[in-house]
Amino acid sequence: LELTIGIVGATGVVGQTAFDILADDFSGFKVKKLKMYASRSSAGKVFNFRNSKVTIEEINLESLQECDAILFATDAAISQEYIPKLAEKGILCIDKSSAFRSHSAVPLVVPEVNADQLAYEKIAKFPVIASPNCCTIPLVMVLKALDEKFSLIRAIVSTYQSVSGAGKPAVEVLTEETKNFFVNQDLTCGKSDIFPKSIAFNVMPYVAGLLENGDTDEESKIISETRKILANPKLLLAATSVRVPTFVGHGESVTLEFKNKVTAAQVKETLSQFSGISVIDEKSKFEEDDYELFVTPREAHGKDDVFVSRVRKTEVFENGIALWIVSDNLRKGAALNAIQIINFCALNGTILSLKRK
Ligand code: 11C
Repeated sequence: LELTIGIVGATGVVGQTAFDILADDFSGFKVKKLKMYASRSSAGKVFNFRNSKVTIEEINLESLQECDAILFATDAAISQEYIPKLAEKGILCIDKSSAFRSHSAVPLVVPEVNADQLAYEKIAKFPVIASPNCCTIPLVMVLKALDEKFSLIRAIVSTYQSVSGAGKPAVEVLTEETKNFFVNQDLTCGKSDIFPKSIAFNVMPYVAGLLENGDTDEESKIISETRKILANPKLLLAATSVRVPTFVGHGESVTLEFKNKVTAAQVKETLSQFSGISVIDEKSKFEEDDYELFVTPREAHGKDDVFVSRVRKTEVFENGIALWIVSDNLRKGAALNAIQIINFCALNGTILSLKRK
């Protein structure tokens, strides 16, 4: 099956990562044609895609209707405006924004965890799939693998989120604040257009808006999305989201309680058998010998796997395990997960059935 693929938000950090994946190393469905969309200010820019040139178009419904599947990697407002109109025409829309994640008719999918949600019958009426938050994706992969075997009771997670999660302007803020320190020795804590406090040489227990219950929007998304994907609406889960001055790669410190007896060795064994997870927790196989004990965001940058390190027993729960997760928030946390969803829908016949409808 050869597909015409659209990327909306093509000049943003997620859109560009999707472009790179499709241009460089993706070995799934064949791209017959790539169409790229962005705001008016970027329209007309030209990208080399394999042996052809793709010109960025301003987002417009008529052109979008020529696509077989579209990745929306932009604001929720754009998704809300365009997706219902395209879905009505039977075009598969994968939404990276949070616009549709909590809709009961819209599956929220990580293919390694709940690909059963991608069956044609489940999405025929409204062919929209939401791709989860970039911290939720690696977390649910780990929880799914371990819950099946050891029966999860509760999870406590603290995140260490890179600035690229907040988009290109946030990457620029960290760069500028860092430069400002080295040029002017300025370490006063000010705010920027993006962050409420300085992010260079700092950490901030605040990712996105604050809700009435005291959680941030990001924390609330991690909790509600994890419950939806694992189909466990009562799962006990606490999240604290922290922005840290790294560019790409989100880390998560996770403490888990299980019903069943469990050892660190069993957890490592179980996780290493799960598709898309790589356990690097001893001198084994990572690139440089000295770094084989654990993985950091800089090493995860540009890689597809979710990495798990520092797996150990904890005494705070009877059957307790603590571990560290890190993954590339722009790849598996965003663009790659969306492309994998399209690939799954190509392989299982969903896209073909939608086209025939
Ligand atoms: C961040 N995780 O790092 C956020 C960005 O729900 O997809 C992604 C927000 C989302 O800022």
